[in-house]
Amino acid sequence: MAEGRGGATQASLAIGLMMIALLLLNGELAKSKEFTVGDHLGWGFNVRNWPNDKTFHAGDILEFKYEKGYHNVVKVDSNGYANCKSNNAISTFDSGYDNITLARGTHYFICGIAGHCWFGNMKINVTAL
Ligand SMILES: *[C@@H]1O[C@H](CO)[C@@H](O)[C@H](O)[C@H]1NC(C)=O
Ligand SMILES: *[C@@H]1O[C@H](CO)[C@@H](O)[C@H](O)[C@H]1NC(C)=O
Ligand SMILES: [Cu+2]
Repeated sequence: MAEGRGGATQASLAIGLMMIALLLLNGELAKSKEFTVGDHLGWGFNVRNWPNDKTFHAGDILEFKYEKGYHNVVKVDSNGYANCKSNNAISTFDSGYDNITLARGTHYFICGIAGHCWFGNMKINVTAL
């Protein structure tokens, strides 16, 4: 009787370890990715089409790198994006090296410095799957 129970415990332990191993493996495969917005040019003018050839997933991180004080990053809604208006900002970042983790859905970012979004195409939209 005692032996049988021990066997059952060992079996469930082995199954538990296997499940943990699978979870770790899966976590590795689903590891979040970091994207430097604008690649080597960073967050700057004419960045608008940078997202076009990329696929983003929830949990990925956008890194906005730029000269602090010269640009900023304003998360806006689709209307703010279309009209380059930051008065309804969802959040504003200005460290010069801002890391934003993406939730599932479409996100809109513009530069809030006068003219940069409208005349400089300093705006992106990113859809995370
Ligand atoms: C997102 O950006 C792309 C590239 O500039 C553009 O073609 C597309 O219309 C934009 N989407 C929205 C919802 O504004
Ligand atoms: C963003 O991440 C980098 C490292 O990847 C770090 O140096 C920087 O301080 C972070 N930015 C903020 C505002 O925490
Ligand atoms: Cu700017």
